[in-house]
Amino acid sequence: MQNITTTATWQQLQQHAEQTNNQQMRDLFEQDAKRFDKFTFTAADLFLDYSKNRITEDTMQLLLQLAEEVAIKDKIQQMYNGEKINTTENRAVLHIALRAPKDKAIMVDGVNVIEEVHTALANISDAVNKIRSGEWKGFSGKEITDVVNIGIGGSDLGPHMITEALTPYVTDKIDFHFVSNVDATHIYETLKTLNPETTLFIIASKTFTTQETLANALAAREWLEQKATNKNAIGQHLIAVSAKPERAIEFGIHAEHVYPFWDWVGGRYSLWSAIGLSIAIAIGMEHFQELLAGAHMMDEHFKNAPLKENMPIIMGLLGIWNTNFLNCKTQAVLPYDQYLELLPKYLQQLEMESNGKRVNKEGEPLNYSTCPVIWGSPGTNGQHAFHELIMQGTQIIPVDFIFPKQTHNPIGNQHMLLAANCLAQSQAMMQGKNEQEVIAELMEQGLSAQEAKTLAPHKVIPGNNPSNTIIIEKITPKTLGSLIALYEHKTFVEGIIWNINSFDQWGVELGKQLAKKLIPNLEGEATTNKLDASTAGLINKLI
Ligand code: G6Q
Repeated sequence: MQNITTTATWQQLQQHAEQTNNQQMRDLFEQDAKRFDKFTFTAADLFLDYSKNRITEDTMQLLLQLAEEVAIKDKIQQMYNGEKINTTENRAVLHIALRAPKDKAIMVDGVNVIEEVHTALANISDAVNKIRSGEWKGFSGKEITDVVNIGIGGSDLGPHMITEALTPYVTDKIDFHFVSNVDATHIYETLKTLNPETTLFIIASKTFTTQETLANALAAREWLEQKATNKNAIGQHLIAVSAKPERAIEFGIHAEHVYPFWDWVGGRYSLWSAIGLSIAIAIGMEHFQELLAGAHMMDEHFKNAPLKENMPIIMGLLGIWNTNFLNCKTQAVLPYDQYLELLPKYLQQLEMESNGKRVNKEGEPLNYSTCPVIWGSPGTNGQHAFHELIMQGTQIIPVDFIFPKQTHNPIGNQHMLLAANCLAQSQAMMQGKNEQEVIAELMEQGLSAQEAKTLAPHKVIPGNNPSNTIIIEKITPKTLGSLIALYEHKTFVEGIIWNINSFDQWGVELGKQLAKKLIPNLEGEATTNKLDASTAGLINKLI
């Protein structure tokens, strides 16, 4: 593909960015009473306000032209057709198949994967119902009261985030725990509160070779072996989810407790597959189906909506604008909802692992930026911490505000206070406060003109900081499904424009390889002679 920076559209965008560099959003709002109407729309029950971006209609037109230039609709279709768009791993990318209805067909290597998906869902459903109803018993005949998901990265972040986010839908008969870190503290602190008679472990690993997960799985199995009065029955406490079911069976999980999924599901896109088993146990199969239905609604929108009303495309294009034309290096995600506490962490993996790439699909080094650093935490907490840097720091930090119109927990007027804070933050980041306003305010408070002038620079807020606001009616399985699918597809759009493979993760693989290599050194069984002096020195300090 032609280097995107050499296209006429990219160059026009560059020129346009220079020309509009000094444009203030507060002026744009004053000049155009219809700005809000122009830059807002609804898709799959999510409302997006992107009017507080440093854009005009011309900017959007050029960005949409860029999407046409990379034939975005054809690229979406290639994914939907099951083409092997993850070229470095020779795999199709079909998380959309995981939430497609039964009557659809997507063929991969001659197999209709939708059929397989629905068979797998029926199997999961069976386990979910047995565990939730108490029919699934532990070694002493007692019902399951605790489920521990052992997995890391894509096999942890999605299930953990969704289970937290949907707390109001989670059964109160079972407690859920997520163990990921190879640091034994994680499993130790989890196990110490649990009763082996009533604890079920889900070993979630696509490859079933991940060191952290296998180490924690072994620790869990040993704990069961030590505590179980009926050793023959500990199989009832172990379930595996993997794209390599044979490895899970080899590990010792009963074949009927192994729930498979497929190579064409990327780890960070896998919560919709059997990797979501802990979610399904937590919220029940009906709600899990609603989560899938919400994501499917966004999938359909992404595939069918025209570019200018296509939410993932618009958000992806704004991401490109901010990263490549306004030179933003980070992107904050600020959900004003306590249940979405883990969302920024989840999106960090989704976007940074997908689009944190330095070569294009052809393997050539890129001469433009790709994924910004994604970070954030729920409002209002961040307001009393890092928002200062967004307001008064030296960088432009685009923000996504996410706000549910209805709360699950109406206590006093707190939800209104939350809304006031969310809107005030996006307003302040857009409008800022200029020197004149600051001086007037200070003089009103009784400061002399000279005192006000001296203090003013410290109190000036430049504003003009871009943000999106997404309003969700209420956090439900369905709306949450749509929200996550929105971000998945936004990530896809950016990856297409950057011409990178958003679906491999060779840096992660390197980490997995390297840690293994040092084990003999740390066990004192290999010499450190061939290692660099720092690594060798540190190993010698530790052994
Ligand atoms: C996700 C990544 C990575 C992966 C973990 C766990 O896209 O590849 O985060 O999910 O390394 O891998 P396993 O599921 O194979 O244990």
